[in-house]
Amino acid sequence: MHEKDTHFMRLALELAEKGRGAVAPNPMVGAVIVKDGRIIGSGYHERFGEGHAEVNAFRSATEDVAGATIYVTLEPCSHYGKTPPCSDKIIEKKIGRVVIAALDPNPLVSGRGVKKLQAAGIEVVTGILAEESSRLNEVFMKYIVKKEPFVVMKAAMSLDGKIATRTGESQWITGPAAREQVHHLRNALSGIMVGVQTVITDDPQLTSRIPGGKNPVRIIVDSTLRIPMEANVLKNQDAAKTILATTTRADRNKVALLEAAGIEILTVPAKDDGRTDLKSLMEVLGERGVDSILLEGGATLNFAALEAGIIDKVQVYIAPKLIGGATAKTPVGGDGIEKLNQAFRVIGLKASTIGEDILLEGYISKQ
Ligand code: AOF
Ligand code: ZN
Repeated sequence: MHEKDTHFMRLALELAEKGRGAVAPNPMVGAVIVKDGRIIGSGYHERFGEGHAEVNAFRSATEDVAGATIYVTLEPCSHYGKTPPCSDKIIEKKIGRVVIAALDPNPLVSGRGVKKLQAAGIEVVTGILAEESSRLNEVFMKYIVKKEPFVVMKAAMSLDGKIATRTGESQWITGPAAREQVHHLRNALSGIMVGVQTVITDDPQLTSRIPGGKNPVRIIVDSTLRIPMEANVLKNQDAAKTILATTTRADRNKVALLEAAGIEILTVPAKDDGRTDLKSLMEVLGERGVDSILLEGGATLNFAALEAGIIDKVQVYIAPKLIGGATAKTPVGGDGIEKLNQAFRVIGLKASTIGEDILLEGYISKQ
């Protein structure tokens, strides 16, 4: 039974994946209905605010679903949201068995969906490909509980760990395939964040150059508002909004000037060293609905973010090049740690090949 369950759940996960970029801040969910070993219906959560996976699967059913098994990648909901509870629908349709990958951590659901189904006498199996489902919805899983964005620190470096040459040239270290993947990532996440020094040095646009794609909100951490008025990130506000995160140390005239140019200024608390308190910034951004952030440097902000404990995931692209130079920058700067036992641990490390480059990715251990 277990092998078959894994097989159908894998199909449900593939369906769930199709909702990527269209359902946030909701989770990606897929459902497959099976009767006598045959798939008689399937569906996924296609768009935010619209039908849940289970409902779409029922709608597609080619025959009576009574007595069938439904495979769902997330615990069926038990609350009245934008749609009525899926667990009620499952009971009403007389489904015989429900196989679930991950439980829904949403405080409105969290176990109640399973309880409702069991109370109706339906056999419920949980935990089939749970890890895969949780990873697929890593953003949702954090945001629905903490109301703070899931932060991915991304870096592109040479084989000897440099993100630029000693003269600061950094375009491009990685190849076209890796760079395209980053644009897809920007398209999928709701925010992109850099420190002001990166804006001053590289003058990036921080947009997603995917045809038909959407741009994440651009967040610039700039404690004293040093940003040049002619910076690229201040242009094209209609296509991509920019938020400047600053502190009370910012010059009032510059604030007025930027606001007049249509830029949003967020004044957040400062730490003892006068720098922006990143944890507070995450709380404010979370309240505004930013569920995920791609942190693209620079080195100083990356270390500050690690220290503040706001980073969840790390993605490092490594290009088969050697750059050298004692002063050439590395992905994480700041003061760094003193002792090896203070190192930020990365767990679940995975390696893959993207064109000529290698991608190493894993999660920051919160222990
Ligand atoms: C499911 N199946 O396909 C999804 C679920 O605002 P609503 O009504 O769309 O509800 C959103 C919540 O429902 C979301 O936070 C999560 O807990 C759950 N998502 N549940 O049974 C689905 N997308
Ligand atoms: Zn539902």
